[in-house]
Amino acid sequence: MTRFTLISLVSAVSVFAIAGCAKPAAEKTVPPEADVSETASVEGDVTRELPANAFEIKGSDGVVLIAEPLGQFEEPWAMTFLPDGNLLVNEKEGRIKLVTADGDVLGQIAGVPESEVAGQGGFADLALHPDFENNKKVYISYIEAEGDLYGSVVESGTLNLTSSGGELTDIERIWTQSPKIDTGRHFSQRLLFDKDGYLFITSGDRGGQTPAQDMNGNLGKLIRLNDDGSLPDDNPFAGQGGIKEQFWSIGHRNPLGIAMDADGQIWENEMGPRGGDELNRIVKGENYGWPVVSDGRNYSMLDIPDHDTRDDFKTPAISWVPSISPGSLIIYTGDVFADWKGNALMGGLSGQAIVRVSLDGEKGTEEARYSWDERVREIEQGPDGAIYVLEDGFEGRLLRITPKG
Ligand SMILES: [Ca+2]
Repeated sequence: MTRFTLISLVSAVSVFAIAGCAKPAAEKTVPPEADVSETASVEGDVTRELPANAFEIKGSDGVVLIAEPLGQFEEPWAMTFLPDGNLLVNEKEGRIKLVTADGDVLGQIAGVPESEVAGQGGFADLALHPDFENNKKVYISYIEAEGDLYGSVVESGTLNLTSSGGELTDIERIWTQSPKIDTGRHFSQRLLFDKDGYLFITSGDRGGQTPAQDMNGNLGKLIRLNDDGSLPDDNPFAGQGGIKEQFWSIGHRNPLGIAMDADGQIWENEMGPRGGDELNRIVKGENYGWPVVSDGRNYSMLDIPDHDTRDDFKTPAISWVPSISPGSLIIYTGDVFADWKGNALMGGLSGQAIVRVSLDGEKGTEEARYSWDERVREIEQGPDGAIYVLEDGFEGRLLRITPKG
């Protein structure tokens, strides 16, 4: 509702100082009058066209952002920028779409494995191999079933792109979440390559809580593998036998965001139960405490001991009560938001906001929230330094977000 009120406001005052951007957004997301773009001159000769459906987001820190709706997707879950500036958008039912940075859908990727869709799970994340430009390898996560039991899997494939989509071939199994469970909860399944080329996989507790401390299953863990799925010999439990050789850290609940900072440090965010969402600095071999400790409480309202009652578990860099439900994470490195360099930006689902957190190495401090009353599923930094988000749900929009001025 407020979206359309803000539109006219933005059109009237479209002052903006970034050159060379923005053609009008895809037609399907544009109100009837929207092919009329406003062009405003800003301090002399810099001009920028803003689509008429752009709107303002006012942060809790007073900073005003401009959001440009670029397109709309059906339950989008993840996006990944390609070296050529286009992006891939994953939809939960099992589609990967090739999209320009202005939101035009060029086509779909063929050969994508069929994903089960169960509760929170479906076709999920995609990560480019660090040498993607040469080997065209990508890694995907999705859900498979065995009877009425579900679990996440990660596979690699070769992505042959064309101007109108492409095809995924040579698919190989990299990892299987185990054991499979008869619920559709807490698959997590986000993917990240670190600076040394190791593949990190977030594996949620599948709603069972205690699996996060069980060393005989890979639920509730961060997983670290070589790019072919084999076990690195410097993993914390390497050489001890069994599935624990995959683990990098344990005691996680529903880690839906993972990112690396400029120093190569890995950060992860996860949903707590009723409150207790966490942003964690990930350290090799550490136990993050779920479900023994949490700053939240169970849905039954039974309290759980807080993190500060136990120094044998790693304390979060910052936790939230009430919940923001972080569903994605980046560490910002661009120049468009110069003051935000090194900050964590988290997409909040129930929080309906981008949550900005400054990091001092060990601890995090929430600096601001930027909300437009939509659930944020995925956040990425574009090659242009702008922030791109995917809203959650069946009409989730792709938005490009830049500072107002
Ligand atoms: Ca992504």
